[in-house]
Amino acid sequence: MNGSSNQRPPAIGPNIGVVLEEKPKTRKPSMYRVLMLNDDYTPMEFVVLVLQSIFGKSNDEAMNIMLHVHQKGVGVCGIYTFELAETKVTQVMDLAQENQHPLQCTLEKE
Ligand code: TYC
Repeated sequence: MNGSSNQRPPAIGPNIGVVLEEKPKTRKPSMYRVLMLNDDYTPMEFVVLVLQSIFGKSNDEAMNIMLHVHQKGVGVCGIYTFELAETKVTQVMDLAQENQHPLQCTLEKE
């Protein structure tokens, strides 16, 4: 009764308990560009202030983005997940409205 046949692992079917390939449990979120649009009335200093206070840009970065928008008509302020991008757009639009500037900001899927 002490034969080696008792010690063998249980006979199981092929691949039972074997992970072949696992689907990743997390997915990369879609990213969204926040775009700023040019207009003829919003002061340049106000746009620079918005880029610094809402998008965390340095004075140099903010100036470059503002001038790009001024010259090309549109420019990217930053790239974020949907919720954060939407929040930034709302913050820009609220600040512009409070200061009676027609500055427009929107988002676009990357
Ligand atoms: N074109 C504006 C001016 O000449 C400046 C400006 C820059 C406005 C960027 C909006 O998103 C903008 N005062």
